[in-house]
Amino acid sequence: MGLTIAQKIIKAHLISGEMTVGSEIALRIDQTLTQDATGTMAYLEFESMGIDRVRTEKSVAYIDHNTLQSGFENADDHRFIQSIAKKHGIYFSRPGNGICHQVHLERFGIPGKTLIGSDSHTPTGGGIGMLAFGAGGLDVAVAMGGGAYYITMPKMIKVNLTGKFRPFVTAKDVSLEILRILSVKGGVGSIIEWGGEGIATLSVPERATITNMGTELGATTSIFPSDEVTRDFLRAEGREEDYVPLCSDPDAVYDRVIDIDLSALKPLIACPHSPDNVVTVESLKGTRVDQVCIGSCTNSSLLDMLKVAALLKGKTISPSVSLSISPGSKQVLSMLSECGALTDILASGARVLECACGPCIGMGFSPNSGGVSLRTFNRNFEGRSGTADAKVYLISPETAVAAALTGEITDPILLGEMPAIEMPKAFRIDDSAVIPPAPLEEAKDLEILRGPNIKKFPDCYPQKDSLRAELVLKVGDNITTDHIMPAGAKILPYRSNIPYLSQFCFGVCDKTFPERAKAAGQSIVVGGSNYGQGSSREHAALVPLYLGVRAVITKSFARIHVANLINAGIMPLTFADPADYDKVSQGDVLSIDGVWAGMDSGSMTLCNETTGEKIPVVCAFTERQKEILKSGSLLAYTGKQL
Ligand code: MIC
Ligand code: SF4
Repeated sequence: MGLTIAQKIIKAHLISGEMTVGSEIALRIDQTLTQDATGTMAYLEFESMGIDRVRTEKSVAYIDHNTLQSGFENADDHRFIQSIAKKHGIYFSRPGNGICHQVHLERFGIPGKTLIGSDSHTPTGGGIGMLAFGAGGLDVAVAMGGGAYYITMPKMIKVNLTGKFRPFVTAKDVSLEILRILSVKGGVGSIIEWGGEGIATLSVPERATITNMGTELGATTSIFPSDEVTRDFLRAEGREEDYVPLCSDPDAVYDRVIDIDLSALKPLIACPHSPDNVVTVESLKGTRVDQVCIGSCTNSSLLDMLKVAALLKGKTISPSVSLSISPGSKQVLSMLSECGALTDILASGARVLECACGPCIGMGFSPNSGGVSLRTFNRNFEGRSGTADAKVYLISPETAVAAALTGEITDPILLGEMPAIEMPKAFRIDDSAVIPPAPLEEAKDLEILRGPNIKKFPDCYPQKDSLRAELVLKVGDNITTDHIMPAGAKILPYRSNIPYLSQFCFGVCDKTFPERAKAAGQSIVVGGSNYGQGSSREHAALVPLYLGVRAVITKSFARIHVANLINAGIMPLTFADPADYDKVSQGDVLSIDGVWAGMDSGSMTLCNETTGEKIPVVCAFTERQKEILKSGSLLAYTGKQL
C-alpha cells in the first residue's frame, strides 16, 4: 500500500510505535522553535533537565510575542532567552526580526524534516513540506534534549484543489472554506494533506497561509507536497540545496477526501467569535468597520504585503477606520521599503507596526469599545483582541483593504482591477538579526541572565489511587486556551510568573474561579467538547495545577491541550456518554476510587457525592502517560528516566 506524504516523513522519523491510527508513536525531531511567550518556561524546563547542548539539527528561539516593553519583565525575559540560547546551542532571532513562523519558513524550514514548536501555528512549516507540530513547552524542551515527541498516529485527510482563483479570492479564503466545511473540531486526530492540480498555482507563502490555519481545524498538522514551487521559493531564499522533492504515492490511502474548486470560491469572512463561523463577505456588505489589522503569522508575507500596498496605492483609508499593518519579518519590511511599497502603505494613512504578533495576541492596537475589527489573523476568540466587547472578523488581506478604504465590509471585487504581483526571484537575505550560539568551549563559562519576574514552577501533584474534590467550574463547548489562561498586553509579560498569572485564570468565564479554586484546595473542572482548543500555551495547564485542579472531565479535548494537561500531571478524563455532562453541576463533590486500576482498564466510575449518581468516565492513557501522571509531571518522569 502506498504512503501519504505525512506517513513517509513519519516512517523516516519513527522511533517507536505502530503506524496504525490511534496508537501512540514516538518521533525523532530534527528542528525546534520557541517564541518568547512560551519560551521562557520551555527553557527553564530544558535547563532543569541538565543537558549542556541541544541535540537537534537546528533549534531557534524567536522573540516576537512580548515585544511591548511596558516594564522590565519582557526585556528581562528576552535577555534570559538570549543568554540561554547562546549557552545551549540555540539560534536566537532578535526582537524585530519577525514572527517565528514567517522567519522559520524563510530561513530555516526544510522539506521532509520534522519540526516542533512551542506555538500552535508551527504547522505553518507544512507550506514548505515540513512535518511540523505545535506542542507544549515541555515537549519542546524534551525534543531539544534529544528526546522523542509523542503523538497519536493520526488519520489522513486529503484536500484536492482544482481550478484557479478568481480575482480577489485568495489562500485565506481556502482556509476559511475548509473551516466552514470541517468546523474547529473537524481536523482533530487528522493530518490534512493538500494536493490536486490546483496547488501548482499556489506559492509557498499562500500554502503556508493554509497550513497555518489548519491549526484552527484542530488538526494534528497540515502539509503540502514539496515541488517545483517549493524549489523556486528556496532558491529565492538562497537555499536551493535544502530542496528535496516530496509527494504522496499514487496509491496512498486517505480516510477522507474533500474536493475544493478554487474557481468556485468567493471572498469569505469568519464572524465573531469562532474561526469556523464563516459566511461570504458579500452577505455582510455594508456592516460598519472601526478597525482593520493586516499581519500575523497567517498573512504577513511579502506577497500579501505587496498586494496590500498595490491596492492602497494612491488612495486614502476611510476617516472612520484605523488600519494597522505588521509585516511578518525584517525581510518583508526591508523589501517593502526598497521597492517603495512601504511609502504607498504609509501614504494611505495606515499605521505600520513592528514585525511581530502585535494585535493578534492583544499586544496593543485593541479596538474601541464595542468596535468591529476586521483582521487577517487566524483567531477571533472573545476578548483576545484586548477589548472584551469587540467583534472580531477574520478575512483576507484583499478584503481587509476593501474595508479600510470604504469603512464597511465590502466585497474586494469592487476594488476594480487586481494589480499583478510577482514573487521575487531573489529575497533580500540578511541574517544579522539571528545570533548563532557560542562554540562549546566558550559556552561552558557563559552566565544565564535571570530577571526577578522568573518565579518557581508550581509543585507537581503525583496522581493518587483515589480522588475526591469539588467541581469548581463547569464550562461549555469549544473552550479555548484564551478562556483558560488569557494573554494580552497586561498579562502576557508574566508567563514565567505562575502565581501572578493565576489571578486571571478562566477570567473570561468566571472571575471568581481563582479564589474559589484556591479555597477548595483540590478541584475538578468540567468542560464540553473540544476543550482547550487554540494555543499551545502550557500555562493553561500549569496555572490550573497551581490553583489545585487535579482532573479535567470533558466531552472531548483538543490535541495539544490534553498533552499539556498530562505533562502537568492533571488527569484528563472524558464522559463515556457525552449526555452525562448534564449529571454534574458546579459545586458538586465528585470522587473516583481505584484511579490506577481505571488507568489500566481505560474506564473509571465517577461518583457524584452530591446527587449520589455514578457516572462512567473513560481514558486511554499509554504506559508512558500513566507513569507521567503517577510521577506528577513530565519533568518529574523525565528526571526519573535520566
Ligand atoms: C496564539 O496565537 O494564541 C499564541 C499566542 O501564539 C499561542 C502561544 C502562546 O500562548 O504563547 C499559540 O498559538 O500557541
Ligand atoms: Fe503570533 Fe498570532 Fe501567530 Fe500566535 S497566531 S504566533 S500570536 S501572529
